[in-house]
Amino acid sequence: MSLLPILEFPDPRLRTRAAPVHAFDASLQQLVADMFQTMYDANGVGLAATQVNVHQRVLVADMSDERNRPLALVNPQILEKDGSQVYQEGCLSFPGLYADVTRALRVRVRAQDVHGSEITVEADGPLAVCIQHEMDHLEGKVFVDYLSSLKRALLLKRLDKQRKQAATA
Ligand code: GNR
Ligand code: NI
Repeated sequence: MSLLPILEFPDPRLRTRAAPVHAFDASLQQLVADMFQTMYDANGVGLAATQVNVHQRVLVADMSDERNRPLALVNPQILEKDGSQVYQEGCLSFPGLYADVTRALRVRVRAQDVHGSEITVEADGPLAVCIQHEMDHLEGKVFVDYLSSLKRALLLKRLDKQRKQAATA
């Protein structure tokens, strides 16, 4: 296993649309293992392959406090969604930034596991948020895209400031 570097905004590679996975081989298992290690190391609850510059439709998540409920989804598709919730989101590609985003409360997702077997996941609450956030990454979309241009500008200015402070610290 190895830690992978995480792309940070405004890296244009975060805007890449990921391609479907066709080969459920050793390199896919390796990618998923590396993504889990990278996510756990960064204390994230989710990670999309896009964020580690692999443009394939793969995401990992673990919402448990004990960090012992790994979920890997390959080629995920939303079958159904309903309701809505507002959740304060963060993103490993926007370190230190948080903003409220409105998303579906519940999702039913069809995907494949790392071996290519079809699975269906029903999620609500924070896991539903996480899956929607990760699936957006696979489309080249990020959470600040949902904010008003004013809010987005304010947030990105904050990111800039934090980076400048970190650089001179
Ligand atoms: O670690 C993460 N936390 C988080 C918090 C609220 C909503 C979504 C997330 S996902 C994020 C990790 C990440 O950037 N995944 O793409
Ligand atoms: Ni993210």
